[in-house]
Amino acid sequence: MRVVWRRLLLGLVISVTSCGSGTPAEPQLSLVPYPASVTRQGEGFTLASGDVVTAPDATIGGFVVSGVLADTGVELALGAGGRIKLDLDAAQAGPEGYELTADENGARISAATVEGLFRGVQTLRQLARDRTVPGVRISDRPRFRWRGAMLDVARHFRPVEDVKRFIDLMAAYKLNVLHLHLTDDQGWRVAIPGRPELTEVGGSTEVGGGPGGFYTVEQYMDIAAYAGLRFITVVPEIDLPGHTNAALASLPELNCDGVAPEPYTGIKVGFSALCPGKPETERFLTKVLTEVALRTVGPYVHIGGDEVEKLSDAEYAQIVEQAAHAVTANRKQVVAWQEAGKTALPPGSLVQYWQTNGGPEDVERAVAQGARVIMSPASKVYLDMKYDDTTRIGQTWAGTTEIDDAYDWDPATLIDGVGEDRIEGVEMALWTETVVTLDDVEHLAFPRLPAVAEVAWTPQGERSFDAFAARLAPIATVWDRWGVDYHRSPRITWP
Ligand code: TNX
Repeated sequence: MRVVWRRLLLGLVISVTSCGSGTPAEPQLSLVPYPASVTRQGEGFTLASGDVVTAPDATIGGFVVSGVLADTGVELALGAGGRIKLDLDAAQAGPEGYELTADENGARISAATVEGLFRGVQTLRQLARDRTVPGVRISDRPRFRWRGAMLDVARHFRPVEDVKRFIDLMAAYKLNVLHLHLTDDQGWRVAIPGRPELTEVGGSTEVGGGPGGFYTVEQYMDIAAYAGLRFITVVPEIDLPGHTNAALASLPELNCDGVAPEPYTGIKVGFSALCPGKPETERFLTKVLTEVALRTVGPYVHIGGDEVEKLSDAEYAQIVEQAAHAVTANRKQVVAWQEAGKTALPPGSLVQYWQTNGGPEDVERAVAQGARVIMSPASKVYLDMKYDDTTRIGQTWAGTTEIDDAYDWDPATLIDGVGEDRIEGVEMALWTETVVTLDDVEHLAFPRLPAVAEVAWTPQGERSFDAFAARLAPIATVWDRWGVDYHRSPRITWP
């Protein structure tokens, strides 16, 4: 008798739990960043070699073919009347929005712009990862328009091919800004016509004393073109007035005493600065920022402004304001690290919050002047922080940062009074004091890069770490295919 009662009771409990939320929730499709809206419906289809892609032009169609090939080994073809269709439709939402539907007959992506199609192609690649595309209707657009990654090529130089690989990895997760940290104490990495010393001397070493390197003007523009085809804007950073030992070592006249310091290959920060008030200083930064602006496709030039210990506030402001003027005189918008909030910022400027050293107050000052904010809190999105004490490279000054730390935060609640409407977006930063090889880059970027990409793309209400972790795990199979060296975070149950 008692056993029967227990069974009855158990049956009741089970039926209540399974009724509670209607039908049990289906697991989310394994997509990162997760789209704004996903509806499963009907049957899907299975990709086969020779399937045809029909697109408004061969470049965007080619991204479907090359992406699917890289992810699955399946060889699609471009042509008319294909069962994978990309089309432009002015009715779709926003410059990066797209709609993707898949059923038993194939898949279709519609967007108002080719850029929107490109974002949708990344979703299609993920849906097709194991060749079976489920029946689905996706309507998507990004939360933030700036979804960036910074790569420090100054502390350790990276050749063009490595930067292109990094761009491909960014594009797969719908990132759209590559911030290149081109100059620092340890290296000057971009040729400036008329100032060959900067790259001859300043480009000749790196942290640890390695050979360094630099991009010629043509190589810099080649990187920008490669990024541009993938709808990624390159933002060049010339870091001023601090982080300038490589420039000071190259051009003696930039030093207050006219004597060039030795090249620097250590990892201290804050010790160098351009000479305030010297006419050579303004001439130098105007020349450099003009040459860089002239060769930059995107609307922004980053002037640095971080971590200066050698100047008074007035000296600092004088140089930063000269630099900002040189940028706007070339019809570009200024981006600068948070400290620049202490100076007068031209209209249209962006400040980049990195958290420490009085960050919130500086950002509030910038916002009060009308600037918008890029969120790069070090304790969450500095990819050079170690995952845990056992990580073979990286730093720990902002703590250790596992994938859930990188994921679990809301840009709109980070700084009081700096809400969604003041935020341009989110940018992760990979500083390279300890990063020597491309494998090192990938090991620190994966899996945190896709995590931060989702912070920047997906509506806050659609995000939870557990759901993200479940969606991310199967995606690692393509990282194996691509040869990406990723950290096997214990917070994820890998396949
Ligand atoms: C701080 S954050 C820096 C960089 C270092 C980095 C190392 C910021 C604007 N500056 O110069 O490379 O920490 O984590």
